[in-house]
Amino acid sequence: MTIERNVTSTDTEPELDALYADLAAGELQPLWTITQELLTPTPRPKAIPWLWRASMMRPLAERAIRLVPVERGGERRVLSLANPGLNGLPHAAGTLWGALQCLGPRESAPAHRHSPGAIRFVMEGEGVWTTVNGDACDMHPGDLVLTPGWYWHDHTNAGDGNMFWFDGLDLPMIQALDAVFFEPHPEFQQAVDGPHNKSEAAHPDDAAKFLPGQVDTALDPSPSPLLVYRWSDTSARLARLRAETDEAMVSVEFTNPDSGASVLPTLACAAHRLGAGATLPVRRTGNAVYVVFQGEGTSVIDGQRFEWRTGDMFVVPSWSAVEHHGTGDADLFSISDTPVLRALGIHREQHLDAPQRITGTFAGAAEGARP
Ligand code: GTQ
Ligand code: FE2
Repeated sequence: MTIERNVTSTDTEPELDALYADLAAGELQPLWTITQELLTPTPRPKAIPWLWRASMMRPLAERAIRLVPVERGGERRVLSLANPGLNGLPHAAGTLWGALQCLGPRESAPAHRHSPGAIRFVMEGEGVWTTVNGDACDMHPGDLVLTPGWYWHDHTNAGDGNMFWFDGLDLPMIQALDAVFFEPHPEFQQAVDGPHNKSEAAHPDDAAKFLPGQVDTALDPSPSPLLVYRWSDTSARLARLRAETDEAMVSVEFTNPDSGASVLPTLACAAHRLGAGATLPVRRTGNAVYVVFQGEGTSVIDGQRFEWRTGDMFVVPSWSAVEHHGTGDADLFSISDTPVLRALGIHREQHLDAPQRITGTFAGAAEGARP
């Protein structure tokens, strides 16, 4: 009986062929013929683990400063991290934008706003501020500056030197949700409203700005009212944690001082201090981009060794196992889409109890690609 019904007999073949042709004509796909694996046992991000070296990026950024002005239309002098797994998209990972932004002396980048939210982590330089909805936030190395979704923002370098910072945005995620809006400000620069760093002055309590480990409270749909987190505070918090533990790495997440939530509804930001030991591997749903603020070390991502030093940036795609090996003293900054995964009930974290087996060492464009 069942055999009769399941096996395609020669009498039904013309009818079946017609069915498939009519389905295709009707823009329908029968699930039983789809060969691409849809419900994979575990996440299969298209983005691959990758690292961009400061020694490669920095001279290119300097050439761009010499050759390319910052103007309306282009808006920013930004070198976006384009993950080689993403077929030419300018995205660091499926959900995250990461970039190196630079401004030469006395240059400004025009005011605009967009629904995607952004964070800046300052790598090098002085004399720059980002104005965020009228509040001029001064930027020094190691500082984190928030430009939440739909907040006006422009950047000004009033100093005599070049300035370099990391940009992290949720742009690919907002694109996937078909919710991108953009608007240029009517003026090139928005007016600065009163003294600089007003949000900082309104939130003097350093303790409320950080949480050891990771935020796991509910999503806060409003961004942090504090727009700038100083490296001196971050570093002091990491130093205190370091003194309390003998773990190889200590981490703090930057928090909304009012709610204790992640700094943006879509992005979590964290700082990590890595000593001479190694962490055990962990995998998490969601993507992450790491920035090496200072020092050197090695991270093993899905069995591949990534050796990094000051100014390098690397991507840990969703569900990739990652462990960090320190050589002494290194500070890392990271962004992730974790708040979104938590809000949707799809956040998972798995701690592995043994170091990964090393299968190779990342060597850049020539050998870094997945086979
Ligand atoms: O500085 O406003 O890396 O709008 C990408 C888009 C930075 C910015 C980026 C942006 C900005
Ligand atoms: Fe922007």
